[in-house]
Amino acid sequence: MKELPGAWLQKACRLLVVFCALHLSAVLFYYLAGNPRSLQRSPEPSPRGLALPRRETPTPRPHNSSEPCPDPSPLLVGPLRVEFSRTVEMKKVEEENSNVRPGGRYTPKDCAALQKVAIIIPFRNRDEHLKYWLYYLHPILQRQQLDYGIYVINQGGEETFNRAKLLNVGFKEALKEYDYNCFVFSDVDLIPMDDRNTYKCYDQPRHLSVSMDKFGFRLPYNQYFGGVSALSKEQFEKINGFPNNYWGWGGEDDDIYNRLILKSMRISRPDATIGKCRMIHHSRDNKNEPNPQRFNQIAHTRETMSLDGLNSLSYTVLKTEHLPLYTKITVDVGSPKS
Ligand code: UDH
Ligand code: NGS
Repeated sequence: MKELPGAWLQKACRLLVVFCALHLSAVLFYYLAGNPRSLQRSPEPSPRGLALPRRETPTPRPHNSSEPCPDPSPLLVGPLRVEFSRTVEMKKVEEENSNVRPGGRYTPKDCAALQKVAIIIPFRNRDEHLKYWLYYLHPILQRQQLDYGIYVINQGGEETFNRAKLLNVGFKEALKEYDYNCFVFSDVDLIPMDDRNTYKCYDQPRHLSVSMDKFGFRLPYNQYFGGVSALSKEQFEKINGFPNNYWGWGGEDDDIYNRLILKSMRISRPDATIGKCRMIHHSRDNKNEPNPQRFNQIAHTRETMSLDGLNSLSYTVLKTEHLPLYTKITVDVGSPKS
């Protein structure tokens, strides 16, 4: 019996449906087999509402504090805004730097710092400036991944100020606390405007405050070595430290420059952009009048440097305080007559 054309059409349609279903299941099977995540939920939003990145390699990089810190530090941000219009509260600065250990000590957690740096600040009656200095410098030094300590050497008594002698005292006293290999000598009123100006030591003595606002962001003269400088322990010892007999303002930094050149060293400096810094304006301090003997003194560094310096340093420590953000050492450095 001959089949009707309608029945053929029905059969053909059924076959087509079966074929399509088979094809679909095959496609679905291969798709799922090749992409196992497709049925998982999409990534959880993180607490900040950002999608978490897919982790193809689930092994996180371990932090190894014995690995040397990279140079330059990856935490640096470059130019910084520095201003002194708002007053800062010491309590707040302390809270913001709660990771700093007593005495102003800090060590990076995730890597081994390349240098152990003692920062020495000559000081008397400049508490307002010191607050700004601590406010700006602690975060910068931490981003620079330095193993550092802050030493404020406070001249006790009312005698004429002696910046260079206080710096010598800082060198000696810091070494009693820790095996520092680099010494940064900084005025209390100078703040760097770029964290790439690293407060560390180099092959040659380093001058850091090369581009100060008060000098129109350039050196006042080529031999200028004042403000902020860095010397390794070896460099400092090679020049017998700094002079002890510059009482009052001026000349001691020129004497230090002479010492370095006389010992065949050169001055290393950052460029004028990275070396930008601001000075906190102030009037002349009492008991720090210009030293009338300074011109005669700097003319004789060659003869005096082996007699006057670390090897002739005498002082008395009156008090040592390990404060939350710095170590304050109050010292009697004597007087011009003594
Ligand atoms: N210093 C003190 N107390 C003083 C004197 C000096 O803490 O009584 C310290 C402080 O760290 C200062 C550094 O020593 O930054 C150098 O002091 P300085 O007086 O030699 O240099 P500074 O650049 O002042 O601070 C220069 C004279 C300012 C005259 C301003 C007139 N407008
Ligand atoms: C020189 C001083 C330096 C002093 C520099 C900048 O004249 O000690 O000026 O001074 N040398 C002599 O006096 C021999 S400043 O403008 O910062 O007060 O650092």
